[in-house]
Amino acid sequence: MKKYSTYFFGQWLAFILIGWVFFPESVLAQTDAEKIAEWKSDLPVVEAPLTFAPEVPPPITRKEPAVVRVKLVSGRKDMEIAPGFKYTFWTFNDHVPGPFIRARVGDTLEVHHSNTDDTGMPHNIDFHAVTGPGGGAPVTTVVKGEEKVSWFKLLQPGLYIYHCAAPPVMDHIANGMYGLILVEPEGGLPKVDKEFYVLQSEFYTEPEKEGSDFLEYSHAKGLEEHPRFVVFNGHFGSMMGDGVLKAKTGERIRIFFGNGGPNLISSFHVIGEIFENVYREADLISAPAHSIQTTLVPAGGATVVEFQLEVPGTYTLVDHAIFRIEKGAVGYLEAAGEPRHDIYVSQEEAVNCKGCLVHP
Ligand SMILES: [Cu+2]
Repeated sequence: MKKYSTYFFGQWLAFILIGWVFFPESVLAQTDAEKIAEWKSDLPVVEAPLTFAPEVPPPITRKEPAVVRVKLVSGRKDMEIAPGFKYTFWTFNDHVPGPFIRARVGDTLEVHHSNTDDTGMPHNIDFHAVTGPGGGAPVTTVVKGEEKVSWFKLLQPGLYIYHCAAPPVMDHIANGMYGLILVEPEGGLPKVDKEFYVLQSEFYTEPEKEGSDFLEYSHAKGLEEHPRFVVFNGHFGSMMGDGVLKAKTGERIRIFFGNGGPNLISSFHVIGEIFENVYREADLISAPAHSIQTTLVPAGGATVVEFQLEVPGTYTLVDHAIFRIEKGAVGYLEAAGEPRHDIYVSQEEAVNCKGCLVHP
């Protein structure tokens, strides 16, 4: 009996070895190829046009689902965090926030994730738009030099945060690894004239060292929830000077607003405007709420707001937890156009407070 079982085991082993020697790729890759074929089926493959804040990719005109190919590269980059101070950001595609991804419900996201981080640190992506363990994190983890490809079907429309979730997750988020992915509903979103990408987040640093313009990350300050900076689009002043958002009166504006956190809830408000439509918590299925002054955006959440610009001038985006404007949670939208004395008029000249962050 023993003799026979040894014989059969030997025969089975020889069979496997011959298969391995003569057909190594087909034997190994067949399962993956089958899995991928299931996803791709007859769907067209489109390259996602990625944009960086405050730019948003154009609306999707496709009426049928597609495989949307997205290339994300994790890494590190030294950039200015505030005037006079640099910081080593952890990035997606060399930016904080990472690129804006635009897809449609029913699409399959084809994610190519690679890593250029010289420290050898692994990174991955948790897409809040993805249904399944870790939002994709366990199948997208790579170290420098690796690339992984995954396919995720987008089942629910909405505006979603994505972020790195490699351990310790709070350090990866606190250092800048997040962005937004929009999953349009089947009929798309109502037409507007201008769309902007704005993402709020906080940075936690050690006190500056004398003679150095570099700020170091502080995990301890993160634990205490005491940020040095609370900013829009990755650094203090991103929407000031050359970065001011530009529009014209009469235009309808949509802001895709995300909150990367990692800790704070945002009280998002635009000074001088009332949101005509708020897709609360970025719910793009229900009818939007109307006439909202300030809307809450949780850490790891998003919202979509729409309004029309009637009166020319400067509008100030803030987190209305107002001390935070001194930490950077402030930016400007300039509306060009003819005065509207039927809406906004005074016997006095407008007096703006030179140097103040709220009414520049
Ligand atoms: Cu990471």
